[in-house]
Amino acid sequence: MATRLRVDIISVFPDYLAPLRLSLVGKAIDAGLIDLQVHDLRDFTHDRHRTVDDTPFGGGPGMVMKPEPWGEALDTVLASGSDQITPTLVVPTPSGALFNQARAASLANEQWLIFACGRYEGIDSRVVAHYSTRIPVLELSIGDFVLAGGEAAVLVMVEAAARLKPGVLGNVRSAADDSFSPTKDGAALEGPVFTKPALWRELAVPEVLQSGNHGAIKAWHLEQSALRTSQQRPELAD
Ligand code: JCE
Repeated sequence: MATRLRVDIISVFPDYLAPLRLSLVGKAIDAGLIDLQVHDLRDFTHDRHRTVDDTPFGGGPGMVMKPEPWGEALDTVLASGSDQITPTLVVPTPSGALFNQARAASLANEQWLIFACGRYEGIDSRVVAHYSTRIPVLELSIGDFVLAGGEAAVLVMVEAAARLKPGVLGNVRSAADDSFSPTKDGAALEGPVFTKPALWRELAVPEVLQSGNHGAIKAWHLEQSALRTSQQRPELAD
């Protein structure tokens, strides 16, 4: 049974998450397959400047996010749910475990995800320490580079998970066909794709794809996929 996915996102830039209401994820929201709620962390401050950051203990560059607004925001979101469903808290950070297709698939299997978007040099580490005693917490990185905050990483993770939910992918193509599908034996990159016209700027679509010979077409796709994988991602190749 395909069940609804609730997604709560806490950020100091709630407008950064607006693109989730477009395109594929937006359609899944409109169809009631995903319940998206974005929260402004500053709504959980109490001072006139709505302060969310402070200087790091031990010195060092930049600022660190204070734990109290996070505690109030997360407690409020947790209290708004049912006790029957335990959410998973996802905290994007460059020091997290690498997000990949298998992790996208496990996120897609959850019923309730809460994303905590940090800024500055990150969130006071006691926030993860505390919520880890109450609910599952995943610290995840979308790659070996440093962003200015967690929002762009959340866009990536929510889109990757949402398209794996039954009913979300608009077409008949199975997510099991994906290059990095965990159900496929060995990751392989997809090869080139073509559409009409068959001749464009003197470039022809490979003859085999126009042949109607399904066996030959399948063999060609496998060969192109292996070629592409060895050229672009030799570490994935056999
Ligand atoms: C983030 C920052 C730590 C210096 C909150 C970066 C994830 N794969 C990823 N790349 N970058 C991130 C990410 C996620 C959340 C935050 N920063 C900036 N973090 C040290 C700067 C703050």
